[in-house]
Amino acid sequence: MCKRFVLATILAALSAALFPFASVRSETGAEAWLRYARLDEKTSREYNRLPATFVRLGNPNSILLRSAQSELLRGIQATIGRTFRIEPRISPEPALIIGTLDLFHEIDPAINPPSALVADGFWIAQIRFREQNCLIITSQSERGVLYGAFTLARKIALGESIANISEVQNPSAPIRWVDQWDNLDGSIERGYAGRSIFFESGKILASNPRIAAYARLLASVGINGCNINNVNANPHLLDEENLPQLAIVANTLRQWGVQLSISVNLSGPKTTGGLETFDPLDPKVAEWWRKKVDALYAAIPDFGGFVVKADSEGQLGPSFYGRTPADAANVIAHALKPHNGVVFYRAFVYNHHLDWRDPKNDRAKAAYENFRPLDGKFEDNVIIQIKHGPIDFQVREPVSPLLGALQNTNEAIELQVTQEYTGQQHHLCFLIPMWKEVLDFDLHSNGATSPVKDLIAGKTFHRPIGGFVAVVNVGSDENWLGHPLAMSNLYGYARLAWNPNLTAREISNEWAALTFSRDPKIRLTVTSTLLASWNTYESYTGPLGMQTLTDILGSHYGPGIESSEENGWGQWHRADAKGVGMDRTVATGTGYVGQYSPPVAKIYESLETTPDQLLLFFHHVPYHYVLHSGKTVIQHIYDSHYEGAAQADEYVRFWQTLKGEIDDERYNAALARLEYQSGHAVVWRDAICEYFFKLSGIADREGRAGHHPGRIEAESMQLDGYAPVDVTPRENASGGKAIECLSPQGCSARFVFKEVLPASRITIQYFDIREGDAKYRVFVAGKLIDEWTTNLQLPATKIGGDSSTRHHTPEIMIKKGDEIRIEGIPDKDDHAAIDYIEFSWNIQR
Ligand code: GCV
Repeated sequence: MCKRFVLATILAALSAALFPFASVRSETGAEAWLRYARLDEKTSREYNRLPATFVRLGNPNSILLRSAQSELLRGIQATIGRTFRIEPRISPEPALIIGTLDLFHEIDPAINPPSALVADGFWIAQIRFREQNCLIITSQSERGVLYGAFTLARKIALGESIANISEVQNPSAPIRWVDQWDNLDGSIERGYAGRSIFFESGKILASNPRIAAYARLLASVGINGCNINNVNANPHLLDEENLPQLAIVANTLRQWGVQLSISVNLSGPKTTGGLETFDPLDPKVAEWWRKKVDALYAAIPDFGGFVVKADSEGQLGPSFYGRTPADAANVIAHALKPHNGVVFYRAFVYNHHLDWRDPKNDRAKAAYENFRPLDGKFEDNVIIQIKHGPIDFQVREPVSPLLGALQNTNEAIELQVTQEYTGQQHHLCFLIPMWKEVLDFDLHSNGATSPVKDLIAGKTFHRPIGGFVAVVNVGSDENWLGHPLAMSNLYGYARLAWNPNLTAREISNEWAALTFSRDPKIRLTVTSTLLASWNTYESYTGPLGMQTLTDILGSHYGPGIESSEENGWGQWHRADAKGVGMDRTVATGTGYVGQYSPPVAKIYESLETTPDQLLLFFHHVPYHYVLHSGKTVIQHIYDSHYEGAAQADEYVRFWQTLKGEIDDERYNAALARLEYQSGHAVVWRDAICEYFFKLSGIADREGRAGHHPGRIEAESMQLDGYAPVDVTPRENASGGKAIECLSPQGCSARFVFKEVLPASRITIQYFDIREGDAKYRVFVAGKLIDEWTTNLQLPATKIGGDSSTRHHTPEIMIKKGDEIRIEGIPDKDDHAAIDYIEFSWNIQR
């Protein structure tokens, strides 16, 4: 043993004895699920029979095979400490061999996987090869070999047995893409984790190392395409001077088998192209697209294609010239076809100036009405990209009927990893259980079984291409998506795109083990929190299919129950004094239900058979209507909000059991978000319960809605400098009011504690505005007990539901007669506003 090694061993043993927790190394989350943490000795021994030699067959310059080799060797070395002797060619000894199947066949034509491999599929197997025991990874394509390499590395990182392995894996669908909504100025539409990794100030960040790191993460879970710019597309991205930079990005992605694609603006030929028209049927326009596409492929021969958002939310489209989406998609498809490029044409086409007074109007009908009549009219390199629900990534929607209505057109489902309507990564919301429900949903579109996962893969109607797209919006935050647990959604999305038959539990278990630890307690804590989180979020934001009851005209974040009503956006829930819900039936409503095949329509047309969780999406019912659960609608609204907020609070305690067992950085970052979520869930709970209590006039059986005993409203305190303000909508602050401080020197609010039993903690409900870092200080009986600065980076510009935040002071004895004083020092737009305070007691009062 060399001296250096002996010394290192002694030091390691010493530090383990002196610092028993130091073995939990600090982490940022940047490595996501590719941490390749060292396995324990016993598990490592399971891999003792791995061969000592590594051989890579094929072209030595192949970048994909080089990536496969480096990843596999890196993973194996990190997890079990094994290195290999790298041999340039096969020699008579056991080896780990990677290469495409045709190269194996050159040596031994009898080598064949037990079942067929499709594109990107791979076979990992222990076989006898030239009379040696070898472990091989092979595929029809080099990209498949790369996926096999990642898979073997993952299996070892998970401690899975590979003894006698012979596993064929084929992806469920050829399209497994991600979209970024990055703008050229570096901002990201609906991005919640920092600035763009692709653009800044109008320039392409071609040499940003984060691009390669992102591509590697994507490849590790089988993602094969990335669209890098916002679908609300800046036509200048196609300008000639951007091509060299785009080519550099494409080179980076190519190392990991990820194809580059960009969003284009249909008005480009006119707005930036010098033509007087962008009419898709004008030959000059067709020629314009052809030239653009040819130039693009001259720079990037394996360019993927274009994504198109048109006639939607202000984006111009073919309707401007009385043309159809097929006319528009096809003109671009013709230009792309000679290069094998594809067009993703989004079905998110709708009128956001609908007349809300007309009870027959319904935004949910738009995608089907616009695209169903065009079935069969699209070129075969066009893919219709369809959001999973008919509205827009709400916390719960039924499956889009369009997914089952296109029999002669390619389609891809669009999912959303970035949590626009599901808590913007300030709240935990693991979306895999939702997506599983969608993918398994049987639309009966061919009169027999046709689950969504088969429809999009092209299996049901024998389409040549189709699959999955997710809007991801990773950003410059080190951990990619902001919340330390949010990358579970990207991981899970990709795993489902590869194999939609995996269960949410299997996926969360893998992710927890790879991201945190294989330790059963850590795994169980993380997975059970993840698995419950979507239903929890739904229960305190928008249960029974009402959709996320958020501010739909602005941030899409905090409560904004009425913002969806009486405007043209069509996200209506139609709550009034007597009842709530959208009647979408054929018999009496908008007729949306008729877009489903008869077996599905039959379920939703009837009140009796519509599942409770979608009731108000399909029906308008009185508040006293009794659900299948036996509760009335109004009582369900109250109960689910109280239960959901209590569950969110549980997550905090559950997470705290991991202290010291995972690294402090990620532990603390996740704890801060979970604590914030538990406070914001109370804001949601109170706003929605208050709103429906007032509107319906029906009391909560449990007496909670509208009553908050023990709450001291800030406006009722003795104010020095602070002034009361009305909050709109009123339900977004307790009592409809808050206090704010406009004096730069600061303000204070105080009152005397009069309870007989001493309290142990104060909770302050305050407002954290994004622009400005206000300061707060809390005094009890003249003694400073706590202070903090507001800087949570919430999407909040004013006092209300987006900014309302909780702070708990440390435990302290508060006795009768003590003066409680809160000081606030404003900063910029943040006026150190306060809503109310509450106390906690250690003993039952
Ligand atoms: C990129 C929703 C979002 C928009 C997004 C749009 C879309 O409406 O709020 O930010 O625009 O969906 O999917 O095109």
